[in-house]
Amino acid sequence: MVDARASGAANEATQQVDVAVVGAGFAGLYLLHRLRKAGFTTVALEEAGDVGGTWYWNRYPGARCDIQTIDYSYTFDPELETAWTWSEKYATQPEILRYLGFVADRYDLRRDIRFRTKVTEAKWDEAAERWRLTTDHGASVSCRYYIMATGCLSAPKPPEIDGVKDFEGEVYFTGRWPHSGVNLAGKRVAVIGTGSSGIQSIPLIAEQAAHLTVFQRTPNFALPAHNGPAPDERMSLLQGDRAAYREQARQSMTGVPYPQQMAVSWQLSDAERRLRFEEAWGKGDLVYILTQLWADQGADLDGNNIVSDLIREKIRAAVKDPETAAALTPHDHPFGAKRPCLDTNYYATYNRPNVTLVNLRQEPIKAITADSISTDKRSFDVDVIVFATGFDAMTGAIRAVHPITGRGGKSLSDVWAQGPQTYLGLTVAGFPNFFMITGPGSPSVLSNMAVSIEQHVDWIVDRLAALRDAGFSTIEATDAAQAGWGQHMADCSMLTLHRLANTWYTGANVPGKVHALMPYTGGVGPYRSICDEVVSRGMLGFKLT
Ligand code: FAD
Ligand code: N01
Repeated sequence: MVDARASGAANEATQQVDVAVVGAGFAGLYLLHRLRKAGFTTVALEEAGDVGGTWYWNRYPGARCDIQTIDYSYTFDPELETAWTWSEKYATQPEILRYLGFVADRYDLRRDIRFRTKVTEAKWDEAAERWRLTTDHGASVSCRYYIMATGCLSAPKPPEIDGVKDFEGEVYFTGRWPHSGVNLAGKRVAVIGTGSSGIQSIPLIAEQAAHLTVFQRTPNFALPAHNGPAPDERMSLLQGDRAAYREQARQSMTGVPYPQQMAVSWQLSDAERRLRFEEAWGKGDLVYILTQLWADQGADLDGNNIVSDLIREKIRAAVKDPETAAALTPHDHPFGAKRPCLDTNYYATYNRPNVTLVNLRQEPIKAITADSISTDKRSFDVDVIVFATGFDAMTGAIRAVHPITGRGGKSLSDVWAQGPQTYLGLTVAGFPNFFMITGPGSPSVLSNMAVSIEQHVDWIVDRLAALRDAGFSTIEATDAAQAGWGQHMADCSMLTLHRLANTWYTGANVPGKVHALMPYTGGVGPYRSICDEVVSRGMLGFKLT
């Protein structure tokens, strides 16, 4: 409903809804569906031209998921599950985008989505007990509840290199790849960045380009995907008892249904460890290798060094030139503390005659000019630069809505000046009726995000419905609960090795960003239990009015 009177300005309409959702990716789509079913009026505001989120924007060559697609799917509707069949173990970006389009069509979601509409500001109106959202296009929105489903990896990070604007060739960002595709045939291409986006795209770019120069700052651990059909063993587990398989994922540490590994590294002989490792390497499964080798690999440096060394051996074996192999070998972080990558022919790509690796640790980029990239030792003439330089993760898209003003005129930027503070990663004290999906402080990016998204959406929508039915109009985290969650986050982070790496998990990739480990490291299943306990104990840590 658009109500011109409510805005107070004759020529400016305001859309009135119970719940406004920002974003129409995996999270926003499921939110719309659940909110409608719960009887709320709702609208989703989406900057993109269609649904898909991550899978709308990241169209670079080689883009695919790295959690097996049978696990990286919605599970809320058994009929949806059987109505869609994935063609590969790790589906490509176009296939995942088609899936999300299929979901949008199946539940008729697009009619409540305003595309090409960016939310620019959000303000809590204390008297009306409503949020007012300002947009860059069309009516502003007045809503009782404001939910940011804006994504953890949706705000590309600027490259922070002198002279970027002087470059006169073609420039592409992996996270904003042109929909029309890019023809790199016969061109001299530079890729800057060797995170997952770089590692997925580099082998395919090398096949097209006349010459590819890769500018690497920090080498990353990458494992072969061995893509193909979904493995029979996983398919039979899923098809044998779908409900049990999905429930095991929900209760697991990572959102993928693998059991908790009990054996620790020192209980196993060298031969046993190697056998386990080779078997895991052959599976092509990031979550398997991160969780199923031995129980101490993510928590103890000794256990971690063993697997890190075994992977380093694989890198040296794959890359013919020893100097290039050494440059590609990670040495500054434990395996898994920085997001490892899943690759197809990544290391072998450096054996091609048309590929050069530039080790920025030895020769940093000095400047980009009209037609070249120069380090302090050499200059490289290039026609195209691909920035695979990543995202202002976890908080970037939230803080880009500026200001978000809560109770007493407090701005979220000020509250988060020393790093994000949340209760359960879901909400922030002083910001009533405001929620984030997979926000900082929740398992989010340390999990299969499809599972984490469904858990957040279900929890929020169930709570909103229960509050409405009980006659409450506001819900807000208490300061004490938020401080307690911060302490629990810090305690959990001391038990894993994530704190030992400078990564986008900690904000270290963005100059000036406060360093703090943002995702919750306590695990998906334990986190779900905590959220459920909050409810069973009468909305512990929340103030309701
Ligand atoms: P997104 O998909 O990021 O959607 C958020 C949407 O919000 C975007 O469309 C954006 O345009 C919109 N938005 C943001 N701010 C505003 C605003 N102010 N106004 C209007 N609209 C706004 N996770 C996994 O678990 N497994 C994987 O294999 C995996 N692979 C990935 C591969 C890539 C290349 C990337 C970048 C991420 C991957 N992820 C993966 C993480 C992925 O982001 C999540 O799995 C999931 O897609 C997030 O869904 P979302 O709806 O929360 O956010
Ligand atoms: O981004 P990244 P990404 N000069 O931040 C380098 C998910 N994802 O888009 O490490 C030179 O990981 C930077 O160097 P350093 C997944 O969760 C999944 O690749 O900061 N280099 C790094 O090498 C992933 O983790 C898939 O030293 C600069 C790279 O750019 C997350 O998204 C695919 C630089 C950025 O790597 C982000 O991945 C894609 C500079 N100024 C993404 N600035 C799957 O496979 C940055 N770098 C499913």
